[in-house]
Amino acid sequence: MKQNYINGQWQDGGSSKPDINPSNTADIVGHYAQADAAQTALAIAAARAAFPAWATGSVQARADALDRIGSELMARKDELGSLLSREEGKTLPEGIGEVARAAYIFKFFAAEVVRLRGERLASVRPGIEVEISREPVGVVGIITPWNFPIAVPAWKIAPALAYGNCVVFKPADLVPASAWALAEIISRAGIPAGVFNLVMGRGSEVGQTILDSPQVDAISFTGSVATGRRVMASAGPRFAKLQLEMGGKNPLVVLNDADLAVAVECAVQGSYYATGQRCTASSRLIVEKDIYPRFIKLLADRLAVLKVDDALKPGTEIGPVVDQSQLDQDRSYLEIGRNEGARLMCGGERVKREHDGFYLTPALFADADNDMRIAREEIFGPIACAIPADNYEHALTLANDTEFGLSSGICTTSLKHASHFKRHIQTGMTMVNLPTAGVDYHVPFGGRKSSSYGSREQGSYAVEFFTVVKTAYVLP
Ligand code: UN1
Repeated sequence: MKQNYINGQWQDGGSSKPDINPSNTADIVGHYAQADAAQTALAIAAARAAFPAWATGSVQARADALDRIGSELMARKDELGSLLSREEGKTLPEGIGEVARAAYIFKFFAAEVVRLRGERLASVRPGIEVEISREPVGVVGIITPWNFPIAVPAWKIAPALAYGNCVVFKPADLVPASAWALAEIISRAGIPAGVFNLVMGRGSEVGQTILDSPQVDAISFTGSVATGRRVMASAGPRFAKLQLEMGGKNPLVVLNDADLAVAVECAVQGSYYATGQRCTASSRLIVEKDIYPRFIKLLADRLAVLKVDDALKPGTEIGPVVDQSQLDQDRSYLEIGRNEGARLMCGGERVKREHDGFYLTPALFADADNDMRIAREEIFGPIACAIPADNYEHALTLANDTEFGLSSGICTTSLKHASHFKRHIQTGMTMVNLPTAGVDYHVPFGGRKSSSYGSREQGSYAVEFFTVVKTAYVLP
């Protein structure tokens, strides 16, 4: 059994849980300890105790540790990518790519920490100097989702440690293997005991203890809107600093003047790669009416030949859905879409492969209306809907008519429309002739409306969340 990592020691949990391969449910990836509330409290206390020394310690030591973590992740990307794909179900190239991305994130923050700077100004009062500096926040609770088992943890843990915070990390219950592998690498990176802690287990126990603890100063969370609200309801009233990354219902707008091949490829990748299980997935394809019939036909033809199979099998393009409950949710939305009157053009079939797994073929609903539930609620599966639009202005209105605001995209060869869309779309990220999902690691990530709360993740903007500003006045 793989253990939790608390105060520099590997410890059994109160119980353990099997990690199941969604491509082959007979394959158990491993057994992982489940922490209870008392153990979580120990991890929090350890982080608290380690904080003063880590916060004021050498930035070079932090940079070196992060750099070592990044190097090891990169050296082991094939092995860890395969582990990731085995437990989560994204394809092997996607799994390996995700580990490489985690490696680059650690390397990025290794360099970023030595660039941390403040400001010095003259006071408006004579003879006084004013300094603005950044200090670590304290103990940070990091709660991550199952769909990016190593990249999302990396992009929260790396900046947290870089800027001098201590970490209590609770990974998603479905994907402990990648989290454990990352924690094991961190445990050998030369970081003092207590600075980084791994507590695997249930949200209702481990997560809740982190949310409720007055010893946890900040919480960085990625997951559903419903869980995000629970995080806010628990930790908001005690004024914990919060960074919440939640759902999306991301529009991909396709205009009449789009390069059709580019647009279809953006939809295939953005809506269906990673089995559509990304908060950045393009789940609404908003298509101008002249090009609409050709676009949906070409897309459906392309989807029909995508290879849905075991995540680890060479040539697989779409892996399985992550587990039974997600599969049930996907299938219930297929039913909802049909009942709402959308036309299922292809996919949505539960298929069998060599081993028992949660295989679902990529589904495209045509002739959807933006008011349908399939166009308003996040499904988080290989299901997208196509919505016809009268013209560009109508497409933009539909694109913005949603409670979400994470990512968006437009396929067009018109500079005028691309520029207008970039300016007027109400999302945190927007793409021109590119898929809405699959982002760089060195620039800010985040959204608006119900998609995100708090300051941005990633890149140099991560400093906002993982530090607090101090203004000092000095009369020399
Ligand atoms: C991506 O599209 O490359 O949970 C990243 C998610 C996001 C990450 C998406 N936080 O899907």
